Amino acid sequence: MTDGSLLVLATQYSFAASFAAMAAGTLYFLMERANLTPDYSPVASLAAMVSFVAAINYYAMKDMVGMTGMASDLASFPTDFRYVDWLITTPLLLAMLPVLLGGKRFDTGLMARLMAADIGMIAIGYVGEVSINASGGGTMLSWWCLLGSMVLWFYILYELFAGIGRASAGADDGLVQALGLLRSFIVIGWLVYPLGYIVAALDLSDSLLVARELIYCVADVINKVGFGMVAVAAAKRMSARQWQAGQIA
Ligand code: RET
Repeated sequence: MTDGSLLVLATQYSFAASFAAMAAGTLYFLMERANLTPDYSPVASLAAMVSFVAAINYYAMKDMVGMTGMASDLASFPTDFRYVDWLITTPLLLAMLPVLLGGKRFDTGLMARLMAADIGMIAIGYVGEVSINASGGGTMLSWWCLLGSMVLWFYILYELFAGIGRASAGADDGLVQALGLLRSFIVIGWLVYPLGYIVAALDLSDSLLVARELIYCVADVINKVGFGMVAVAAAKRMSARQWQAGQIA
């Protein structure tokens, strides 16, 4: 890995840019709360919590990776920070879906199953990632963890298709559409993370490991701020309906 290369510099800078994006997202979600009814304002609160936690983590990470152009600074940055961030933020992201369903459609069991499976997915992945880092590549343990983590992710997707599908039958068209879009963040946007794990386990090249960090930064902003924006837009639509229906003064 060449020091001062564009890839190293862009990756280092992407941490600072992600911090700014997460901070801006937090501000946006907090301001949007004012445009939501009490039934739907928790969607914006959850989005703000997610981006605020990420902003704090990125603030710390950007200082660890520096802006020096030195590849060694990136190599010494602890991936543990990402896992702590995911452990806190991914259950909150998933919680937005049942909350968006709102009112009588809200299903506590569905929310609990989604959050439990998600925490398990990240925790098992962490055990595997630690083992990869300790040995500089994939280990037997890390491949088993990949499998366990993937099974939980598929379970989450199953719940999202079956559970949300069931609960949203007959709901507002725009809401159903938004839920479908949010689900595709979790299918496509989240795919980046197991792929990044596999890149580390295969230990193909140092450049790929640096690129992995850059891609994680971009994916995190899309999956947190982008996801939150779609969720808040749907919450605004549902709030407008409630106001129109005169359910809220
Ligand atoms: C791990 C381990 C390998 C298998 C799988 C994983 C999934 C990680 C995911 C992370 C999502 C992070 C998000 C961050 C948002 O900013 C733990 C890498 C399946 C899905 C959405």
